[in-house]
Amino acid sequence: MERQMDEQEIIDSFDKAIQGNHLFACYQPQVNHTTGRMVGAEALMRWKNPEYGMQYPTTFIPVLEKNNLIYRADIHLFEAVCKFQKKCIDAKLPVVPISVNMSRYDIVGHDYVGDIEKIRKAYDVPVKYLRIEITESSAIAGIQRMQEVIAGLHSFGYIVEMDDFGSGYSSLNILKDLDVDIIKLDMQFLQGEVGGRGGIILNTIVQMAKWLGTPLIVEGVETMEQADYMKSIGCSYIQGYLYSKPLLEDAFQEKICKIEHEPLTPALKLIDTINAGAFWNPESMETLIFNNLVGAAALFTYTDDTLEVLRINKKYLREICMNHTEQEVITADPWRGFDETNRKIYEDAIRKAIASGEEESCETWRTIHSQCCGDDNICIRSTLRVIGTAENQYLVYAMVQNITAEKRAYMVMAESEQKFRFASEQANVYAWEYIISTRQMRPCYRCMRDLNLPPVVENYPEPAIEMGIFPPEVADDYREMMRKVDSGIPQIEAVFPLTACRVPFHVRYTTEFDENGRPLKAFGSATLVVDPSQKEAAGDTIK
Ligand code: G
Ligand code: G
Ligand code: MN
Repeated sequence: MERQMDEQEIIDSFDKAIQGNHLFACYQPQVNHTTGRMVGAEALMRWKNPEYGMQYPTTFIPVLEKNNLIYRADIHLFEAVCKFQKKCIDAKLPVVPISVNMSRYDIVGHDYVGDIEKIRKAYDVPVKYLRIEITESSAIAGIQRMQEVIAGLHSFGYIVEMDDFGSGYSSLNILKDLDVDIIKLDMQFLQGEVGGRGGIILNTIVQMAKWLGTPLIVEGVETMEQADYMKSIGCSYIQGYLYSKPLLEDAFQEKICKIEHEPLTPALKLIDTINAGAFWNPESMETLIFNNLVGAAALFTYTDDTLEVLRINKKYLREICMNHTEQEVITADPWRGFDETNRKIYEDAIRKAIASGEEESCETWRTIHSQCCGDDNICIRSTLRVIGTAENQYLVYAMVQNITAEKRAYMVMAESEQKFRFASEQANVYAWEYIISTRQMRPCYRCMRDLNLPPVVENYPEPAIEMGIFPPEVADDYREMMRKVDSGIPQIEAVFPLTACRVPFHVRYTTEFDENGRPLKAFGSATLVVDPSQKEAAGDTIK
């Protein structure tokens, strides 16, 4: 007569279940999906009632918890695990660390740490073969009590795992207060289309665990796709039906003899200037600093040419003029808006920052899109710095500055300057002003540069003749031309071979008069003669 027992039947048969080993452990392997090796196992409580058959923990565990029986059950299971490990050690079989679940009620009114330690010693099992799983829900005992228990477990050398991470609402907060060694998260809690909410949470947790340097095990992995996805986001430690259902002791023992094992290793080291744990907590000082003091900034990981945005602050959104949320930016394709050239510039800067370990800057143009305003091109100066590394993965901190306005102004300037230069170079024009009453000449900047003239030339044209700009053989012709300008000729022009090279130029004057008709200034110019027929006429005609 197989059926689930009701509450009273559970309570009534509990003592017998302990004595008769109707309560026992099944073992579910934990595997490194990259290597296929076993890294550990979890002991899961099972109850096989002689009369009613298999009972499921989701039914009987809440009953045991409610009736203050869970402590004895958990201690019983811990002892069963020690017995099993001892048996394997004595038989010289391979041994892998086994995780044991701790109920949130085990730390209220019990000396859990003291009691399990007595059992472990009695069975003489090295502490490295035992791990304790606690859940966020243990916080009902108070964070302080949890910290005390974790510290107690650590003092004896137990590895502590945070079970069902991400199921509670305050996961991020709890992590900063609790010094756990391994994080376990359940794929079943995080279901959803890849790239959807579940994907985002998974991804964030995996990244976070990495930057904390905490190994992470995903449970409830049923398909190869899920396992591959987890591996792709950097988490290879997997527990679930894909590799194995929870196994009876004998089957598990067979499995550990057949399959190779390896130790769990922490993922990375974080550059220790920022408190990574607090960084993820939205209420932490680090977040406060991130949002308020550092200016517009983003944090992303870069792995084998893939870029993944982890966090951006409020100023970042404002700086980039985006009417998006942090979450929207994080989930969007980070290269959206970059063309090939700008993407290359950005990636080159990242690689430089990785190679140098120093700050590297780059300027890139991107197109941003908004529903209401359409597309806009912006130029961003990014200052990049690697702040953490894990194998081939880099954590990069980017400060951003929107320099679009600056850039546009510069471009307009550069463009007009360029046009001017282009035009004057094309025309080979030199220009100057001649003030008739004082005989001062004020050259244009090209004259100053090319002919080495001062800003004001007194007693013109004598210095120009002395300097050889007007060579001796044309000196008198030019003096004659200037006399005509002085006397008020409205326009005059002639071709002169200029400088020692005797390069033919058209020299022209146009005179400006005051209201009484007296000559004030003459605007002089010299234009390169490009037509060879005019070259022959050089120096001899004054029209
Ligand atoms: O395999 P599964 O159906 O075994 O487990 C259901 C739930 O029961 C899980 O949340 C798991 O954490 C919990 N659980 C499994 N074994 C134990 C145990 O030995 N002690 C406690 N307290 N909970 C357990
Ligand atoms: O202690 P914890 O809540 O982590 O227990 C793990 C639970 O997940 C147990 O109930 C176990 O039987 C169950 N489980 C293990 N592997 C899988 C799996 O691949 N899929 C699903 N849906 N459940 C699993
Ligand atoms: Mn568990």
